[in-house]
Amino acid sequence: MAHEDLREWIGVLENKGELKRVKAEVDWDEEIGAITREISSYNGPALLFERIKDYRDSPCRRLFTNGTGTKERVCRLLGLSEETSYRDIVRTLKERFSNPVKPTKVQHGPVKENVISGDKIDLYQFPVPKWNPFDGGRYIMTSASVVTMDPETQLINVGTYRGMISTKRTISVLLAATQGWGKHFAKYKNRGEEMPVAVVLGWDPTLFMVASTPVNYPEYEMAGSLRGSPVELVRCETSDLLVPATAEIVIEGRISPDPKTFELEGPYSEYPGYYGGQKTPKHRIWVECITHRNDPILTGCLTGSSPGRTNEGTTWTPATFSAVAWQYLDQAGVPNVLGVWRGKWPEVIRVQIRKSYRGHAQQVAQALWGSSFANYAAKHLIVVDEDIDIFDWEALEWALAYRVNAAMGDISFFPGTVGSMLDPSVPIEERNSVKYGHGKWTRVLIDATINWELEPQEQYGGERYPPLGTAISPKMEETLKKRWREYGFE
Ligand SMILES: Cc1cc2nc3c(=O)[nH]c(=O)nc-3n(C[C@H](O)[C@H](O)[C@H](O)COP(=O)(O)O)c2cc1C
Ligand SMILES: [Mn+2]
Repeated sequence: MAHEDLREWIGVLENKGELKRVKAEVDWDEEIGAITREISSYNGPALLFERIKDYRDSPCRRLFTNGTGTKERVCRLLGLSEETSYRDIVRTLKERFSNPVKPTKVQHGPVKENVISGDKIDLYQFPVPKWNPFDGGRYIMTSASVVTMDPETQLINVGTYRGMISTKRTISVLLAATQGWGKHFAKYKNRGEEMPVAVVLGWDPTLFMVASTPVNYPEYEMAGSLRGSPVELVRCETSDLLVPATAEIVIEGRISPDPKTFELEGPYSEYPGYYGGQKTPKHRIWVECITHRNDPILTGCLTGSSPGRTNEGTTWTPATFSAVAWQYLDQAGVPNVLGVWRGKWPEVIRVQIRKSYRGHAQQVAQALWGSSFANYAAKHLIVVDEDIDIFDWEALEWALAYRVNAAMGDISFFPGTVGSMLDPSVPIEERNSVKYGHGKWTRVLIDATINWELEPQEQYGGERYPPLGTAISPKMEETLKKRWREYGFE
């Protein structure tokens, strides 16, 4: 099942007729982004741009994007049948996220075919798009996998974090203290050291999936489990960090804690579908070395989505986030969770439970909000009973209408928590990541389960709620079945 590298994945897509090689010359300045936006919004093919303005004779000439742009392609990546429902994808992911596969180490790999260091480094040699009209710059880190190491435990984290080319040797980034690399960075800063980082561009997209998801085990082990085969890692040139041996491009560098080194970053068309972040001084990666394969293929992606507009991540982030949230609930010992679903945006999370005691929904909220899953997720949490299908907005609306009574404590607020830096409903000064480490959310629990403080009623047959008024009696069901044709219906 596992795809060895990006090239094998591209080959699979091409064999299935799901790859479009764009041979016309296109501009890195907005044109690639606009084409990608159109194509992905119509569930179109993966795109390999083969002729990019200003890059025809560059060491890197090609850009690949939109690989995971449809649910069917995500299923293929995971070795599942294309018809698999999101409900089943979530279950599969949860299962795989609970069964880590350790990576292996190798001495050499194609990623070392070219090693560029010192003054020869020029990030502008890569055909990095300016994806969206008002982006603050050319974002080289979009679907990048950023590798860092905990200086105390030597555990490696891989996360997807945005970064734009700032100068030919620097990338300015959005570094949040709550994120995997932010926690590592704090430790290096305490030691007065710079943090080594490696930015992986282009590999089996299962790594992109786990790097963009708040998984609670090491990402390389999670990618190994998703792809069904260990990730083969090779050591970096300038640090002890490990990167996939068959990656297309790896950028090695360091981040200094010294504010004097900060460079301008932002804004960028972010996941809420709005531009996020101001053009302000932020941490930057000082690039020390770039290794890449011969004729490397650059990868990148659009990030934002709004109603009717999408990107290649919205096909799987709802499923990966749901699986991880469910895992956290299991680990916290919250019983009888029947399902978790996140829609296109991580702010709204739906949880289905078989309610077992008063306060069960509140326990769900506390477990999720208390975990690092919630850094960018679960601002609004909706908990429903087992008869409400969390994939069905109509069913949710019904539960919101008739199982929520604010006067009975069904809506609760939890203010002052960490939250997204990119949510435009929060005043911009409240979500200054350099100052506060992250954003600020008042979280809301909507407990749309039947309230156990409603007394069972004799007139309701001893239940808390009246019988369903839309149900037909078993007796009439029988009659209708027998006489249906007689009434003149088919
Ligand atoms: C395209 C893309 C860009 C992202 N950029 C950032 C970013 O700049 N900063 C950030 O904190 N999270 C960013 N995220 C979200 C993180 O990838 C996500 O929270 C993930 O859980 C981070 O990994 P970690 O939990 O190991 O820190 C981005 C996600 C995607 C898909
Ligand atoms: Mn992590």
